[in-house]
Amino acid sequence: MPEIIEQPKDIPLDNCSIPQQNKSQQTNCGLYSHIRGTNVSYGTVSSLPPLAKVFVEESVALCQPNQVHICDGSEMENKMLVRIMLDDGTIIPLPKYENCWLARTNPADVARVESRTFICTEHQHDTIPTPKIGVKGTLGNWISPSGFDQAIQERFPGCMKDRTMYVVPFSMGPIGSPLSKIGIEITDSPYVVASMRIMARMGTPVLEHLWKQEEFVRALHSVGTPSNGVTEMPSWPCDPERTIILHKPCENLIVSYGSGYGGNSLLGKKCFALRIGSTIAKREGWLAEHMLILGITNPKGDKKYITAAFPSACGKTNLAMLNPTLPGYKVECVGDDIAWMKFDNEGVLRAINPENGFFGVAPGTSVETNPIAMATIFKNTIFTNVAYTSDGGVYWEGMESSLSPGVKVTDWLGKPWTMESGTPAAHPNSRFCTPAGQCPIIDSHWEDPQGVPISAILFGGRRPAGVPLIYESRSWAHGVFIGAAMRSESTAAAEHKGKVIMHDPFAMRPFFGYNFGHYVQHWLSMENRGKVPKIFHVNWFRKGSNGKFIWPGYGDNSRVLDWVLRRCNGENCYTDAAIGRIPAKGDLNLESMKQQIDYDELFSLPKEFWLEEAAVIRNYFESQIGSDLPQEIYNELNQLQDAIAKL
Ligand code: OXD
Ligand code: MN
Repeated sequence: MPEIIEQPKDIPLDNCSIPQQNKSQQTNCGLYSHIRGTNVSYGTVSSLPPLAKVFVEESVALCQPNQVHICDGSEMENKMLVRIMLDDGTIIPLPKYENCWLARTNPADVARVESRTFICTEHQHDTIPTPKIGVKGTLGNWISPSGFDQAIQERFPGCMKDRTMYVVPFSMGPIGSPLSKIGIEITDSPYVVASMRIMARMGTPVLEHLWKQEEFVRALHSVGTPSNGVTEMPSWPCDPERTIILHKPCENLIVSYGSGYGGNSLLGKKCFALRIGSTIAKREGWLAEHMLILGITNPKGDKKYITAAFPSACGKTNLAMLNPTLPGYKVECVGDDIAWMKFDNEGVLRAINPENGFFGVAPGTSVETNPIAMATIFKNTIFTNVAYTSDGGVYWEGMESSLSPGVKVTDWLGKPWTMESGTPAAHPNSRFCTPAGQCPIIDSHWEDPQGVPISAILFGGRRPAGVPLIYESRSWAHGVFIGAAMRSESTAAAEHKGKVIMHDPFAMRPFFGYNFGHYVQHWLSMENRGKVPKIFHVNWFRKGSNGKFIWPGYGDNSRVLDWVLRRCNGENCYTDAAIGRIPAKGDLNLESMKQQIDYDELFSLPKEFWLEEAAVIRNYFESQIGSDLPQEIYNELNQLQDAIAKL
């Protein structure tokens, strides 16, 4: 007898009718119908490999759900989840599109919470560099093993009472790739399950693979219940006061409580693929990075793959889906947020995108800025905190030109909205969660188990002043220094307020799984493991004296990539500048640009600015990282300061 008990109710919508379940879709009859006395309402316990079963049993004992659902990743299961979320008011349908839904969160749960994100190690120094006395460390938060246990004990016992516990087996990377890793997320949120199904390979095929290897990352998540027992917004339960995101690298364990928002709850993404991932990568000799991966082909048919690390909400998705204005160029997308990179036996650095979907920032995405994303996201997508239109569609800042006349807008808080409202229609960190395979320019190798060969790495950020459009590092160590010295204007992706220039080394500041000084040492050591790519720094966001951007960005960034490709091919198209190599006048292809470009302004290196920049970097290195930062990096900084002094 199969153990699938719960049958989905009919959904009164054309685009989500539920197929009749037939025998072949049923999971096998299991040996158990209960886990620790708790009913298994979907799936079979016998499908769980022994260690996975132990994880589920322990979680059931701790969280005390009223039933357990072991996810198979099927279409039918997804329709059940949709039904549940519709009934709970977690999502509303978007009948204008095919299989699209809008979730509106509790307004207190809209972004990653960096201040409540902790890494647990025996010694603090394994997690964070020791800041100078009197300075607050900003390179991560440490929690002791006893603090870790206490945080769990204060929040988790009984936290899933009256809720279903979902068991989500998932693979980061194509199932079975030598570069992929498996996780199991346990959660009480159907929104998380439906989103994980988009963002990772999920369900039965992963469990089947797990029988062959047994090793997996454990990820426990609960949206929680406030300590007074009152869930303010039943359609989006959460516990913002007590939210905490914990990682224990030595046990490959993630524990997240109190938030349903993406980066805090879809534990395959930031928690696994970056924080735990970076610690595994350090142990195993590879890199887990906050980087997009794209393939670019020039008019001669020469194709190269590039990765790029920009901080959250700084245009990774736009670059990954670039629509080149430079004739004859083609960009194809491998991933828009995370890259796992490892040298193969020939010493070639190969990258996979461990994700299966895009969790992109919606505002600013439009047919003008990213037509490829717009062609990707209007089917099979969960939108979160965007605005809703009276014709059953979505709206956000940037979509003005596609708003049909007479259509009324309801903002992300559920209030009527007009252009005159003076508030954003969509939350600035509102998102689309959409399958990567739907992207019209998805690269044919994006699921290649061997990964794609990487020729260049770009670092970059939002720098309104002083930082040129592009410069190239003179060596690997110089490139690692450039990554370590990255700074960028803050965005809405996390809880930071206001636009301040923040240090964001390697675009990884919120995502390091271990001491940043040791991370830099690991990067330096990559040079001894294989042929390292060239490293560049880009800045699309420089403003002129009139306060306007002096580079149009978007499709015209293909001109910058063209220079990168030529440099990778050994072309002598550069001049030496104080901060690195830059294209000499005439080296950057500016032909037929719509906007008049002032090359001198775009590449100028104002002495005052760079003196200040280098001093800020030195202060940051010395006060935050001190002697944990390898001497090679201080040497690079000394060289930079000497060169600037001669400007
Ligand atoms: C993201 C982020 O969601 O970086 O990708 O915040
Ligand atoms: Mn990101």
